[in-house]
Amino acid sequence: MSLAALDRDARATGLAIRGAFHPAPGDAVPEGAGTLILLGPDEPGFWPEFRRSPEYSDDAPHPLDRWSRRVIGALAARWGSMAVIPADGPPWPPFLSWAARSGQAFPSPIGLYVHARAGLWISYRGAVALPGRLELPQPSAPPCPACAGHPCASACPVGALSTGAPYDIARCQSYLRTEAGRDCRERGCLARRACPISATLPRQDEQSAFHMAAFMEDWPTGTAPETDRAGKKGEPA
Ligand code: B12
Ligand code: SF4
Ligand code: SF4
Repeated sequence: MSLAALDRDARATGLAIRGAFHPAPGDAVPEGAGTLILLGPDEPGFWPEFRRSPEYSDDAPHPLDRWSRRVIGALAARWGSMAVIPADGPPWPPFLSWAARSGQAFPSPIGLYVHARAGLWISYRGAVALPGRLELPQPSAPPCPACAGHPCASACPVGALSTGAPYDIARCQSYLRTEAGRDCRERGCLARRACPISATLPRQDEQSAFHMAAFMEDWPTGTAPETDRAGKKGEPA
C-alpha cells in the first residue's frame, strides 16, 4: 500500500490526502497507529460529490459531518484501519497538532493553519489511522516567510483576524450579520481568501457559504468550545 494509491482511492470520493505522519508518543492518535493520514476536500470535485449525497438532501442536522463519517469510515474500513472525525468531541481530536506534524501545514500570522497546496482554505474532514508505516513525502517549506506583505493579516474589514491577537469571534459574527458582511457570508472569510495560495484552489463559493452559515447558526457568539449544545456541533471549515 502506498500513499499515492490511497490518495487515488480518496480522490474518487471527493477527498484528498492533505498530509500524513508517523505518530510518536504524545501525538494522541488511536492506539496502534503506524501512519496517521489527514483527509481534506479535493476541490473542485468535493462539493458536487457532497451535493449528490443522500446526507445533503435528507434535511437531518449536520449533513457534512454525517457524510464525512460515512465516506471516511468506508475508506478506513477498506484500508483495514479506523477513522477519526474533527467534530468527534469534546474533547476534540487535536487536528491542528496533527496538521503541524504532517509537515504540510503551518501556523499563519493570523492563527489559522496554512497548507502548502490549499493555503488558508485548508480544512480536514477526517483522519485515518493505519497500522503500518507508509513511506512519506518530504515536508514542504513553510510559505509565510516568503509571502510579500502577509495580505491575510490586513484583509479582515473589522480586524477580527490579525497578527498577534486571538481570533475575535464576537466581532466577526457581529459583522457577518450586517449587510456589509454579505461578501464574507456568501464567498467565505476575506482573510482566508487573501492568501495567494488559497487563490489557486478552485473552491466553490457555495461551499464557503455553507460553512459560514453553519458557523453562524450552530456556533453563535459565546459558545464555549467544550459545549456540545445538545448535539449542535456544526461544520465550520
Ligand atoms: C471549536 C472549533 C471552532 C470554534 C472555536 C470556539 C471558541 N470559542 O474558541 C468556532 C466555531 C469559533 C470555530 C470557527 C471556525 N473554525 Co474552527 N474548529 C473548532 C474545532 C472543532 C475544535 C477546536 C478546539 O476547541 N480544540 C481544543 C483546544 C484545547 O485546542 P486549541 O488548539 O487551543 O483550539 C483552538 C483553535 O482551534 C481555535 N480555533 C478554532 N477554529 C478557529 C478558527 C480561526 C479562524 C482561528 C484563528 C482559531 C480557531 O479555537 C480553539 C479554542 O481556543 C476544530 C476541529 C478540531 N478537532 O480541532 C475546528 C478547526 C480548528 N476550525 C477550523 C476552521 C476552518 C474554522 C473556520 C475558519 C471555518 C468557517 N468558515 O466556518 C471558522 C471561523 C470562521 C471564519 N472566520 O471563517 C479548522 C482549522 C483549519 C485551519 N486552516 O487552521 C478546524 C481544524 C476544523 C477542520 N475541520 O478542519 N471553530
Ligand atoms: S469572516 Fe469576515 S469578518 Fe469574520 S474574520 Fe473573516 S474577514 Fe473577518
Ligand atoms: S497570505 Fe501569506 S502570510 Fe498569510 S497565510 Fe498566506 S502565505 Fe502565509
